[in-house]
Amino acid sequence: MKCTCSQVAKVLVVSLLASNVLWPQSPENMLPDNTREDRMEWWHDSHFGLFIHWGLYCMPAGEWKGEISRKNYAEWAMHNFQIPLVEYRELAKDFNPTRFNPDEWAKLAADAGMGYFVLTTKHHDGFAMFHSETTKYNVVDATPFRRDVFGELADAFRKQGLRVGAYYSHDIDWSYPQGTLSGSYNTWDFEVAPDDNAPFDRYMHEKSLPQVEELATKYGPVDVFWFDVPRTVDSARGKLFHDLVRKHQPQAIINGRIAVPQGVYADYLVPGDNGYYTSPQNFNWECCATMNESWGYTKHEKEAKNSDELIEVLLKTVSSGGNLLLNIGPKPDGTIPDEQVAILKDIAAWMKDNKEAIHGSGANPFSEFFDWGYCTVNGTDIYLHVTEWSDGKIITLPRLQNNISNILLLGEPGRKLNWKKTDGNYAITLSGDPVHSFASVIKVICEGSDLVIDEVQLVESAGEVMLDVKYAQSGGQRMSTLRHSIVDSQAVAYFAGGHASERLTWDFEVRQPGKFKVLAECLQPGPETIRPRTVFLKFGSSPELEKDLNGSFPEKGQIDLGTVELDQAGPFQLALRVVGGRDNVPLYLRSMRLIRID
Ligand code: FHN
Repeated sequence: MKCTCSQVAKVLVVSLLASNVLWPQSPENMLPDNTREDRMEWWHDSHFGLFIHWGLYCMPAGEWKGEISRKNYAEWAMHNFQIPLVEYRELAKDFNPTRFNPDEWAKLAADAGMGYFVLTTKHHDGFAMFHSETTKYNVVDATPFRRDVFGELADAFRKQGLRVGAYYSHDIDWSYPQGTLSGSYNTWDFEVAPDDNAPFDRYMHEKSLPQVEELATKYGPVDVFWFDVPRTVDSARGKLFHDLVRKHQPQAIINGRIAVPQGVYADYLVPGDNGYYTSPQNFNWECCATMNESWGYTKHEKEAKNSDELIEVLLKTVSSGGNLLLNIGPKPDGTIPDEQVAILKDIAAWMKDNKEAIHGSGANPFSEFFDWGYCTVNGTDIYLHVTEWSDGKIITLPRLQNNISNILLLGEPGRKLNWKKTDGNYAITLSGDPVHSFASVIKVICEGSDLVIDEVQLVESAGEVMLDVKYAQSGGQRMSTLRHSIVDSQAVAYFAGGHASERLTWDFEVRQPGKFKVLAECLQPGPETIRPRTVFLKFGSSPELEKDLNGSFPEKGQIDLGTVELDQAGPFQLALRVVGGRDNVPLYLRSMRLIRID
């Protein structure tokens, strides 16, 4: 039920309170550009890239003079430990990563099925990992290593047929007085005057614009410019960066963090770090994700993820129409940490069999989040990435009108799977062991020139509207915690105190006007209590309704959200947000039910 326009409905609130929160609508900030989709074709097809956070910060690696950082972004060492610039600059004299082998890195990325890389050519510490003429504070002029890391990586990745991307921190720079006005500036070396724009503009004109121009002119085609983090760079300043890139690299793709509001002058959006959508969006987007918590190398990692978790992030992202930019944080000797190499190799082993289900593929066409895994599509071939495999289990492909001509198992094309059509749905029987321990991919080859899949209709029946989370669209800005997930073989939406804009939406119809009881059905999380959080419900364009949750988890996991009166028959949209509850018992929502009471 994609893009169904919801009716403007007048909602009478009975027992819920109103609130007027406006959600950020960042895709609307994107400027029209009729060359965009052509420029982005390779990017959409590849779906997967390598992010590389490498700079002087890999040397402290989360620790300074015996003190371990409580904050886990090791690339923020200079800020977190307030290291004086003169001292931090000394690190350059010892930066000599003699084991750096760009060809090996490029091969690892190519084998893992990646289509591009993005290197931190300059992070917030101000140190350039390319041979800059703007300042000698760069990897060639200031280190014994004397090699142009970005240039060498660009050559090595191109040799493997991969594309080249430059991350550039155009806003924050701690080597400059008031590089950024955001509050993350260097206050330990410099006097700052937050209301004075002049020092930031000086930094921008003296350093960041000239360095971006160097990147755009000295390294051949740079396919992606990945700017970070726009706080001071408003749209007027963002235009300067955009125009500079476009002048020299008209084919380049620019990420959403070029300016605030996010989206302006960009080709695609980037939710917050490790943020992603779990349903297809109608705009270009990329998830940038860590293999642990820190981006830069740290000796004190707290949240290492495993290969299966990261393959799942890839599947969630690609099945929702996005790209995944997966990060590594190389070490001071020029090697990639063993556990990160191992993850890339695990992904490569999975990709060897399954890359056709990722590269060139489109988002899940079923408007439904499945409880057995993830779905991608290429023309009339449908790929089912089954994460919940068991011998004899039946998987349903709903509402598919095409005839199926064949079903194959990628990696074991000789193995046959049985299927049959019943009640307008296809049922495919899994048999034997999975091909891969995490996700095995079934290729469903359909007849016809186009896929025909009937829309989901969520219509009141027997006095009830059942809104299963599997039919909900996920949306919002940072997407830091709201996720569709599979828990106990059931589709749930996981709310854990993310950004206030994160929401689920359903389009549905009621048969006649009336009053409804609103219930949220959740998986029972155990004996813990739900600490305070607030649920916001919005029906159509009416004011938002608000309900505070306190106390223990209710019986059967059912939360009574009060009543709502919908004053006409026909289509509505329900949008649901849950605010609060960070570090709290997460809410695993299964469905929303509207039960007619009048
Ligand atoms: O502050 C940076 C952080 O160090 C890292 O580079 C990430 C990558 O997305 N960007 C900023 C935080 O969002």
